[in-house]
Amino acid sequence: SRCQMGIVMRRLTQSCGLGSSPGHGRWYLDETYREKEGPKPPMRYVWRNIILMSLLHLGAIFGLTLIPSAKIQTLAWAILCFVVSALGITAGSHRLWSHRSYKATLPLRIFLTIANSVAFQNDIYEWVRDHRVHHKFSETDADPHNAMRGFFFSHIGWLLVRKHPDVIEKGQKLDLSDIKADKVVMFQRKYYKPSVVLLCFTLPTVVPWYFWNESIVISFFIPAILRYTIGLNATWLVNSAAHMFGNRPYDQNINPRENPLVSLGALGEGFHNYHHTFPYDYSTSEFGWRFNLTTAFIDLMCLLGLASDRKKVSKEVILARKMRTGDGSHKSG
Ligand code: ST9
Ligand code: ZN
Repeated sequence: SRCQMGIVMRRLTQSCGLGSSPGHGRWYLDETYREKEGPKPPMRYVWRNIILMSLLHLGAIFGLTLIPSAKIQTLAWAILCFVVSALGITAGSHRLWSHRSYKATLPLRIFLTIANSVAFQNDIYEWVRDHRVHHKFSETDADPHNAMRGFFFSHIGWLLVRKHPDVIEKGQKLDLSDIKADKVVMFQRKYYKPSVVLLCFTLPTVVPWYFWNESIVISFFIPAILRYTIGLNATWLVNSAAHMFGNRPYDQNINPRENPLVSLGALGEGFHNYHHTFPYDYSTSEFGWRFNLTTAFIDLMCLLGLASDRKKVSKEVILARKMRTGDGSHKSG
């Protein structure tokens, strides 16, 4: 059965010494978890989310039709908002707060938190909690966007239904003490709703309207609505496409794949077979800046003295791992 396959796959990956590195193991793959036997609990739709997500995507399509009438500055502003928001997710809630793959000074953490609210993907605390449980119980009932439930569920469906009880049960046992101790993160959590109204929707709309007399409709539907929707879908593709399409040069026993196209849109987060094999690597890839603006950004921050302690897996360890558990695709690539 699927369940038993899961257990076998877990044992396989565990026996290869994953999660043994101290300090990271806490959030890494848990071999003891078993999906509950018997019928799955019924899906409970959250109609508020279904309606809001549908309206958002209709608004984004409307935004697309407005592109030919937009000023060039407005389009440049929308791209800037996209990149800033994306860094708030990739360099912020993902590589810094979820995986602790490097250290950031207070000014950088403040910037990343602001950028994170521009992205509006739940507050950092909630994002990290869901993400750690995703890695630890990957592709099981306790994974919030369990890719075994198909493309649609792992892409957007998981945000439209109540969570599987195991996500909450297992999530409550996670160690989030480092996140709770970060005052910037907890400040964002406290003021999350107003921060999103201001930074995800109001600021992106007001700037083009005020500074270069863009129409208010275009200002709202391109830099706010369309940009936000593209950011969401680029992120969700990591959970859907990068768990289904691509090679597995590092570990063929897990589902996540290397997907350069997803990496392009997600600023370096599509090298997902690598990332699930070495989740503590600050670059989420062995190839440095290739399709990886986030790595370039973190390196720049280090150069400026705003970040430090980048964790990187050595070439020898990567090669040994490819030989031991990879699918062999690295030889042809
Ligand atoms: C969004 C997030 O889009 C996207 C994240 C993607 C992750 C990507 C990973 C890939 C990595 C690479 C990054 C690439 C980036 C690329 C960027 C390029 C641009 N543990 O949640 P509730 C408890 S968000 C422990 O309501 P329901 C907890 O007590 C989009 N406990 O569950 C909680 O209360 P509280 C915008 C947990 O009722 C309580 O349960 N946002 C856990 O089942 C209730 O929690 C939305 O659309 C846990 N893991 O509802 C909102 N989880 O929080 C969508 C829960 O107070 N969310 N608990 O402590 C919702 O409306 C709801 O969560 C729900 C489930 C309806 C989905
Ligand atoms: Zn991750």
